[in-house]
Amino acid sequence: MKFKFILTGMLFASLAFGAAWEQSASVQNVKAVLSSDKALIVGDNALVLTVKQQNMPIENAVVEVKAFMPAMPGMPAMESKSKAVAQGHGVYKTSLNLDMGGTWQIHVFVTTKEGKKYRLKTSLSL
Ligand SMILES: [Cu+2]
Repeated sequence: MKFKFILTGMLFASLAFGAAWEQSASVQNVKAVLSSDKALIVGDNALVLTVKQQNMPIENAVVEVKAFMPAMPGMPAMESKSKAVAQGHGVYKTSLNLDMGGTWQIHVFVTTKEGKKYRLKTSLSL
């Protein structure tokens, strides 16, 4: 009974604070959840990243997000990179520019305060 109550509470919380867009990326035991309050658009997008290692927030890391699209017929390769600002508790904020619709490859670069480097890969369709 208690377990069911907790699950219901979690569902309510995720609906109440649900993001319009969310995507996760991971490598080894490091996971980043990228989200946006608004649906992604062509142009600048405000992103929130939650970065964890073994489910513990990674604090004071250097976090960068790169979006890129390989060259296509009649279109050169495109790339945009932004550095995220730490908000505490493993939360980082940044603004990512996506210059056109299509599929973007997303790499999240995390350098921990101990100097360990991770590259987390995902993609998004715009
Ligand atoms: Cu393109």
